Amino acid sequence: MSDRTENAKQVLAAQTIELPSWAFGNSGTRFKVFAQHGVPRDPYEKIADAAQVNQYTGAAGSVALHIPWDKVDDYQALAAHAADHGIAIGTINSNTFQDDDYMLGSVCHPDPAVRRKATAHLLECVDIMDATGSRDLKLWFADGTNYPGQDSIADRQDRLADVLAEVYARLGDDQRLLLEYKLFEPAFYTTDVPDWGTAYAHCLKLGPKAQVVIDTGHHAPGTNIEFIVALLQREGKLGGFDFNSRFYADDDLMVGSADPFQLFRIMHELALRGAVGPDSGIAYMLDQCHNIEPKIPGQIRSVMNVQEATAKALLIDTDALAEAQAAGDVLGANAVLMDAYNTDVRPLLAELREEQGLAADPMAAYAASGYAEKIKADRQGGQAAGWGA
Ligand code: AOS
Ligand code: ZN
Ligand code: ZN
Repeated sequence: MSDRTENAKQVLAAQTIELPSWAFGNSGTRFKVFAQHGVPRDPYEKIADAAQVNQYTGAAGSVALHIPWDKVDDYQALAAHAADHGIAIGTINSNTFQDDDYMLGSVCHPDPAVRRKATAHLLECVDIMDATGSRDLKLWFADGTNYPGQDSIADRQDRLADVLAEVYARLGDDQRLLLEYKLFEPAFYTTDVPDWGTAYAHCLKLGPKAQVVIDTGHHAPGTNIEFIVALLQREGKLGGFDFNSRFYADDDLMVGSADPFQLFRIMHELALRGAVGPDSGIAYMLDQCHNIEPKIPGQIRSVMNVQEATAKALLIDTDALAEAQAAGDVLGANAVLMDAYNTDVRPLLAELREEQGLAADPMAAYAASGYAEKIKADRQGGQAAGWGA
């Protein structure tokens, strides 16, 4: 086995992808939420399902919570429950978009009382992080306006900056604030954090514990996401990913399903800089909803898609690539990249799993386990993930 393949296996063995608790609940669009049989009835069952994904992939050691969708009385007990299932509670995601009060925004709302309410929620999320031992607070704001003149664009930025500063000051030494941007939706005219530049400017002002999170589905069609990845990583401001796929907008389909080549290009920028592993300071997460496919297999497939893109990126002959680049050999450099992309890495990953004591085919192993049938029989009246319910 070549050194490159051996190194790829080592990096892949350590890779971990965080799962979103909301992927396991019922979800849909604003037109319809389709209920599936056997979905979790509470956060404890969501964690049990997330643990299944880890059991069959060995690469999903933590689950992100969403507050209040995963509200419980005792977060330490929830963290202990996760540990009993062999996983940890990861990122805490806030929600400042579901209350009637937030119709005109949350942290950017013109009314200080609404901003206070939103800030109190964000601070409560940090309390929860203290209890769960979470490192990251992920902030996504639905704030924006629908009509020109509706509110002052600049004043809204000031309000946002003030709230972020207050939350930042509350963070512990080892805690971080991850600011997520999104081009549009639910606001259609201005969005208060629409792009990486806005998120970066706020994070830069806040300090080193504030980092940008890239949700792959939150860009205009044709955006070169790997450029944003390379730039933020170079600036030390890439805090994490919300992985998913898009065909049209914020589709939240399985990562690597719409455009596996884009995922490979993203992972290449990270692999080049040794930033794929858990020590990279980059939180690799999925942010998906499985509206029409079964949820646990959907998450298993997604983790496998990330692994496959990563394996291909790690197999790039970086010496040959650097040589071709230095020589100005355009076709040669491109061929090096495409050789790796066109490699079938599934046998390599199957071999790695067997070495780790896992089944070579996680999808088949889960299907054969009987877990899906068991939860269908045991659980009645599963919970909505929170969307559109
Ligand atoms: C919303 O579009 C964002 O992608 C959020 O990251 C996320 O889906 C939501 O806040 C659930 O936590
Ligand atoms: Zn997201
Ligand atoms: Zn989104």
